[in-house]
Amino acid sequence: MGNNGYNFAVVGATGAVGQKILQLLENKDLPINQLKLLSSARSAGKKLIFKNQEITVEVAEPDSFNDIDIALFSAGGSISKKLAPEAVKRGTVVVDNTSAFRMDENVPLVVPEVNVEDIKKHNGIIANPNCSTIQMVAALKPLDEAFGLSRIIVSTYQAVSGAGNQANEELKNQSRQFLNNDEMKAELLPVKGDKKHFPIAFNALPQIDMFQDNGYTFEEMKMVNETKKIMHLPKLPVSATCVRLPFFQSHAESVYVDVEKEGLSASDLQDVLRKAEGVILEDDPSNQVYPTPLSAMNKEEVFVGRIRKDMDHDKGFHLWVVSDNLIKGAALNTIQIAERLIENKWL
Ligand code: NAP
Ligand code: 3JM
Repeated sequence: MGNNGYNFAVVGATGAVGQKILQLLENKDLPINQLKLLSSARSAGKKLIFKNQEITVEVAEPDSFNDIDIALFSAGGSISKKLAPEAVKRGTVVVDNTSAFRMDENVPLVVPEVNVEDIKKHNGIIANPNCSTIQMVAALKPLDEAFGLSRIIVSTYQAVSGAGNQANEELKNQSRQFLNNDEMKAELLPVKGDKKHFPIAFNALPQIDMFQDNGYTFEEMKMVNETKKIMHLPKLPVSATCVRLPFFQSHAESVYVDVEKEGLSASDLQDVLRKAEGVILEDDPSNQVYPTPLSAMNKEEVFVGRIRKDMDHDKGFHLWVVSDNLIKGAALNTIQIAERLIENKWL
């Protein structure tokens, strides 16, 4: 710890998530002594402004962490796998935004509203869950506490920014091409590394991340496995379908849950979510009140609406859950983990 707080590094500072982290750090009062901005060689040398000071972006390498107390990683899984252990060796505590360590049993996977105490058990790395998982568990944890959950089935409607800055550019370019009657060029989505690419503009792609041997995509398996781990419900049945849609920011989810308690009504669920931390209930069909990706954009909370009881099944309920994927889904949750580390002296 420096004279004046802690030395922070942001790895992937020039990316979609990294930029959002910097924007949020400007407005939160974390005790920052020094802020180091790290990226690949492509952006090294670039100057970014933070709290009226110019900071030069540097290449991320093992010795970057020599004097760093807390590092926030959002530069992809392979960079985390390579550099997070190097940072830990140098005494840095890492909050990692990638899927690299989430399912490692020595690594807490944390949404502070849900399982803040898990942070205590860290061995140098705390993982930030996937964006789609974060907003879902934030909405479902209070329902599990009140009524018990016995099953989750979710379908997602995910924004392109979840695939990074290049995916935003691809949607803009394809939209122009389509409206000009030109052929749409697909070079990135659904997944950078996969064999085929399809247009996202004016389309819907039922593939986020690579397919696994079981027929699910990796994004779907992240939701399944991470939800069980964060909620401490290893046996909870969870099933997911993840879909990419052509809007820029905020993910929406249609979530179906079975509760354990009998005889509940939609208003019982509404009453719980009205009081839940980090959740805002926007549910009034008679006035067309429900959240959308645009209404949730640039907000910190998780918004829930459209709560309905299954007409044919007493314990089944539908919910519509929307949150900004770059804020609570990534940058904000990472910063909240760092805040809890500091205020509870869990570093
Ligand atoms: P992005 O816009 O493509 O940005 C990628 C960032 O990583 C850039 O700053 C890039 O630096 C940096 N980078 C790339 N290769 C690097 C290397 N070899 N060494 C150091 N830095 C490198 O992507 P994004 O949307 O911000 O996402 C970044 C990562 O965060 C994702 O890959 C994912 O693992 C994670 N993520 C997590 C969530 C979540 O839900 N928790 C959501 C979105 C993303 P340059 O400017 O030099 O290229
Ligand atoms: C969101 O490793 C990579 O290339 C990044 C893939 C990625 C991830 C991930 O698996 O870390 C892109 C977008 C995520 C995520 O949060 O799981």
